[in-house]
Amino acid sequence: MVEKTEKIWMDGEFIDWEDAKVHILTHTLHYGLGVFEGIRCYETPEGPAIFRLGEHVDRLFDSAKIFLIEIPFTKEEISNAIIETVRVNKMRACYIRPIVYIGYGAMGLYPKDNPIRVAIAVWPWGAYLGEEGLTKGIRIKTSSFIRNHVNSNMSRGKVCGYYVTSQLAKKEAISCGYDEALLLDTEGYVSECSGENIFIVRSDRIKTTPLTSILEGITRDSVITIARDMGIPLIEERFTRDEVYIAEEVFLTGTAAEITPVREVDGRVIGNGSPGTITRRLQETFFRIVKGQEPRYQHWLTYI
Ligand code: PPE
Repeated sequence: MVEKTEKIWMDGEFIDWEDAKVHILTHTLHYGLGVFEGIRCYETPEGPAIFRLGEHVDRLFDSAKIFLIEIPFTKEEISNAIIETVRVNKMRACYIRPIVYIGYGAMGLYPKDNPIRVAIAVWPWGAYLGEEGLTKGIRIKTSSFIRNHVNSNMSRGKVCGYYVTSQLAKKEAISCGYDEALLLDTEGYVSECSGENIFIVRSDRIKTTPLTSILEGITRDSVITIARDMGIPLIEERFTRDEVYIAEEVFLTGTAAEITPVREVDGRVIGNGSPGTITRRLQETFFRIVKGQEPRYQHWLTYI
């Protein structure tokens, strides 16, 4: 169960957690067109700080633009509402979920005048793939479901309905005893996991999938920046599942998953079966950054 907090911001007002409800004919509930974000706020010596707030709000508006949804608030209003939601709930560290959805009105696929509604909830969320996953690595399985074609699920948007495929893949992986699913794209190349981007390391060189058929992850971008700043060679290039099998290190990135090492893929042990050196260096630096301990990346933090 999600851990309750006090207030949820809905369309400009704070509502008690228990009362944050919608009508059953809410359009998004039936047809899946809504856009959302997942953001984390971390505890720092200077108080709570939201990680890359501006980039997340930009992506929310980009997702809405792609789907011709007009958000009835400005970026500044949404950013302030996110900050206020963390503040009123007195959160030190939390996950933040803004969602823009099509409200109650007409039914049918063309919701011409239905209201566009916005909500922001926060809750404490620990390690997404388990504390042990963060330290020891997880086991992933290539899914029998493929990531939707880029002209079905346009990959720059973070859209509710896209997660139907992710859920199928995740359920399949878990039912086979794995922790997470790796989806291939329509051409058979590695794309991303159900809710994370993927990186591999071979011969001290990092490789991640290009932005063709994946969500433009903000953690992915952070890792690319950190790796380049550390002088570790990194390329964005397509790769196949067998290249993942023979990689020395594999790790996943996402707001929820943070940087999670992978220790096994489809029954093949990665490296020596524990997180590799580069993965650990990136992970340690990432956690120092989000906790406000790396002056160079202070601009990624919005203090409450
Ligand atoms: N790919 C997908 C499909 C995805 O859902 C996410 C985030 C990412 C990549 C990484 O993006 P970013 O968070 O910007 O680094 N997945 C979110 C949903 C998790 C959930 O279960 O809900 C997240 O991590 O917040």
